[in-house]
Amino acid sequence: MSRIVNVGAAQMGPIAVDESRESCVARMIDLIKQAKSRGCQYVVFPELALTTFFPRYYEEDISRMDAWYETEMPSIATRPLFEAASEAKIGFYLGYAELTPDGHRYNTAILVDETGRINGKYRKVHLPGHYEHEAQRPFQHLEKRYFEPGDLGFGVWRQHNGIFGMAICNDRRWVETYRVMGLKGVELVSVGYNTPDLNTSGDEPNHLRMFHNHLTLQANAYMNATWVIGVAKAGVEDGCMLIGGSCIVQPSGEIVAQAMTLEDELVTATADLDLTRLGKETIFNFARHRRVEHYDIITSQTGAEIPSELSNAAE
Ligand code: ING
Repeated sequence: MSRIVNVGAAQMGPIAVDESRESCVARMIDLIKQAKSRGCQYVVFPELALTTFFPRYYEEDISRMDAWYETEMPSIATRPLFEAASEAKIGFYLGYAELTPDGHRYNTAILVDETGRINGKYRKVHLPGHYEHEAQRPFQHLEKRYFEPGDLGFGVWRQHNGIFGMAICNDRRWVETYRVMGLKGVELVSVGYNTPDLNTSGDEPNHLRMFHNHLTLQANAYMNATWVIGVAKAGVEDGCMLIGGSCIVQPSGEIVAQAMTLEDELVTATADLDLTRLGKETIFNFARHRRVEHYDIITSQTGAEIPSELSNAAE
């Protein structure tokens, strides 16, 4: 038995500060056309795929950043993408900044089915970076300033004859992200990301950026017996290098296809959703093997605390 979905990771190169949404949509429509010619049924675009990564800029008055957000989806600028995808009978994941009618700001992704209908919405839960301007950093990472933590949890939706889930960028570094979806039977997780090449929080050897990118996608695919598709916005945006490395990871944890450039590039693979069954029915058969009676502090405690009996012990 096999449930095949032909999937595409639609990596995008840099989006210039002054690049229009129309230009981004045109680039994405070209990737959809490439996906159609290669038989794809589902395509994943990056996080914040309609604009440059604007959280690198500080603005005292947050309302002056409104132009970076979408107030409707689809909009006049994005409707051509929905139309091109539904014409090609391709479903897709799209990351964008959401400004709700009542003034809430989220780093959002939607799951659109092959008819162009919005099937699911996710709002980024794990926001990295900082809220205030931090002058010591060569560039800012102000996601905690411009977005609220997501309020929708980690959902899953039926699409392409499988169970699909979503996450966004920093979420991929947190095991809880995938395990919640894993406990809902997820078979394919889509994750767009914008990951600066330079860690402005501390001295980190540069090669670790890509290592941690793939480690987090691969390990969590394996531990939850799910496909994971990670898609970068890559290249140099306004002097800030964003890593590439978009990839398609199978439930074994192996990367089956990977981007070669830092530009718009479609990476494709034939994903058999039934490859999730070996893990789900044996080594990661959650019902058979998990011992939840020992896990309670995972949800009841936020930060790490040394157990009191240890902290009094002689150093
Ligand atoms: N970007 C980065 C990411 O999690 C980051 C931020 C990089 C945090 C490296 C910690 C370490 O990939 C986004 N947009 O979350």
